[in-house]
Amino acid sequence: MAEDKVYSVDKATVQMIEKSRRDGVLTIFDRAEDMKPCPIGSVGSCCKHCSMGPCRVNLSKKDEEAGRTKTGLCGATASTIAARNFIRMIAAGSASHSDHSRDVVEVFISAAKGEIPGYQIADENKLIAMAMDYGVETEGKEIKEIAIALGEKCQLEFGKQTGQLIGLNKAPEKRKEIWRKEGVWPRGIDREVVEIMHRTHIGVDQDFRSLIQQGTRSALADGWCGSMISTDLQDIMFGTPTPVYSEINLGVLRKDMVNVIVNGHEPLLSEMLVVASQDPEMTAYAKTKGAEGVNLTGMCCTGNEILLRHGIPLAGNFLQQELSIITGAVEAMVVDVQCIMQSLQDVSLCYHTKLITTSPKGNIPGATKMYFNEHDALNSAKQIIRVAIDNFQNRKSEVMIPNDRVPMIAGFSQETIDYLLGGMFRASYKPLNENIINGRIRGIAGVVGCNNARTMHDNNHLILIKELIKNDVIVLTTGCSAAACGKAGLLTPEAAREFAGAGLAEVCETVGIPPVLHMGACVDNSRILIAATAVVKEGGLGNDISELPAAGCAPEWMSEKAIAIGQYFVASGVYTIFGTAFPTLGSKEFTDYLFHGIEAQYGGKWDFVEDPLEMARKMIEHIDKARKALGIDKARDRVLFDMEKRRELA
Ligand code: NFS
Repeated sequence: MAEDKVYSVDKATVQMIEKSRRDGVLTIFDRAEDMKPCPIGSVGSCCKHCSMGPCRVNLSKKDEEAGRTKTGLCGATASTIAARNFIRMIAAGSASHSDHSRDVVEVFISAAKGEIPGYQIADENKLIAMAMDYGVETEGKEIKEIAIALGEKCQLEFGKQTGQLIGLNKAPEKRKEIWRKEGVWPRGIDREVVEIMHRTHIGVDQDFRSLIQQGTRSALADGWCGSMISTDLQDIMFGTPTPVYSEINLGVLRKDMVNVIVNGHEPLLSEMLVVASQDPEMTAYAKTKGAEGVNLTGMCCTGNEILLRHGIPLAGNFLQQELSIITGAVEAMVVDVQCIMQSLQDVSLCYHTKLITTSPKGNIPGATKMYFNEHDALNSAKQIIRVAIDNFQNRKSEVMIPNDRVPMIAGFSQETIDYLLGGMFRASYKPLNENIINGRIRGIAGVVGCNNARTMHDNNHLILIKELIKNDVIVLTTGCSAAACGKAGLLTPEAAREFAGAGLAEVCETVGIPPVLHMGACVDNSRILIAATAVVKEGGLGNDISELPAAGCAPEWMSEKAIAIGQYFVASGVYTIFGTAFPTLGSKEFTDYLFHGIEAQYGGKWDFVEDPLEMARKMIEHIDKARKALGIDKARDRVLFDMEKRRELA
């Protein structure tokens, strides 16, 4: 382990890494020192799809210079192997988002039928709008009937055998034409994932172009359908997020309270944990154990879900999950699926924390299993809270909670942006478009994705995003990137004055929004697609997402879900940069296609940049190029829709 190395820009994280070392507890930061990434696998040059391998088709500099090539035993080329690996990542990412979505649909149908107490239809307007998108009859129908019909229609999307996915119809017309022309309009969500597994089996698809075409079908099925269904139905059941005040970082843990952290991705149980943790019966029980009450906080994307809808504080992002336990103050960490480190169990054994797994899909040896029963949801949640309360008196080590807790505003759904900019009676993206056209806002950036132990925690996110907003680019963020922004104080309206360029700051101050808008968890990247579509449909900025002055980035990505997200952004027309590492660099041919050739088909393309300032420069360059193509590169008269102007219009 490297004693002097600084692993994070976040003080609380550094403080807890130091404590982990004093306590003799190994974390991901130590393991990253001990084990370097495999130089062959990390660039996609290792094929282990049959037992004659793994075949490594990496080339030395000398081989490359001599023009030598290398294939697997079956003759598979570097481009075939890199493309197979890449689209298997897309399959895994699509499957993760979409399987989450399937669970949401099942609960939604049961809730609509009134079979599970505690869940209901919270947003009827969104229900009606979505029902219309999905061709569900609404005239003269009761809410319950509409909800059941919608749920059943969504359920069919996963296993659809004939026809095309419905969700993609929301995209701009021009985009839909592109998908038709390229033959990538997905059929069933599951079907596209399965077909990737088939095509990447030994001896099937051996052309990187058709392999990535299949990857695109799966990614589009994820972004415009799987992920989007989960976001929309969660909004309908639990409420569409509106701006909410909260706090973030490990300092949200409380020494005098029972601390329960929810970690993972699905909001189904955590919604009930919010209710249970605030139940007077639970507070009274906590008091019998010497605590002031129950303090529920979140981590990763489950945390983002309950932050957005209930203002529950966020304890941190991906790389902080072990560290939260190392505070010695966490009675229970409640996990469901995705991005949960197996090491949590070992770390929790060094303290008193109970690691509780709640999904039959996500088991961890040694952890306490308390599978969530949605048909008795509140009781499931209360049982978990009780276990946590009973554990309060078992705190054994020194409790050390960092002081860092930073205020933030989260909850910028696409509907909220509409309303905030346009006002209640004329909700519209027009003011945003106007301000992009007049140059006050230079462009839009989606900055999303994970933390990665191979790069300094949060550092790339923050350098990139600060540079973007300083240059008047408004940033939409989700997932662990959003948490990084929150901890650095970028999610408050005041941040506009401190960090944003004059044009963006003026818009933010007039409307009262931060320069960086927290739109939710990673499945909520679908909100960014819809917001981009709304900007196109509002007019004045071209006819397609690819024409917008916009770009995307995942500067610290690590999960397969990020690759699925990146591919659906690229196939939706977005210039998308990934940092840290890129999993196809072993094949020049395939990488050249992803970074250049693909643009001729979709108007979007991939890029890989390690330095965050360079990422910002390239994104801004792309935005400026789009402005020029739209003929809005010169400053024009600025129209700012402040409150007075809005009243005038009304
Ligand atoms: Ni997204 Fe959320 Fe975080 Fe990455 Fe993992 S928690 S779904 S995958 S690490 S942003």
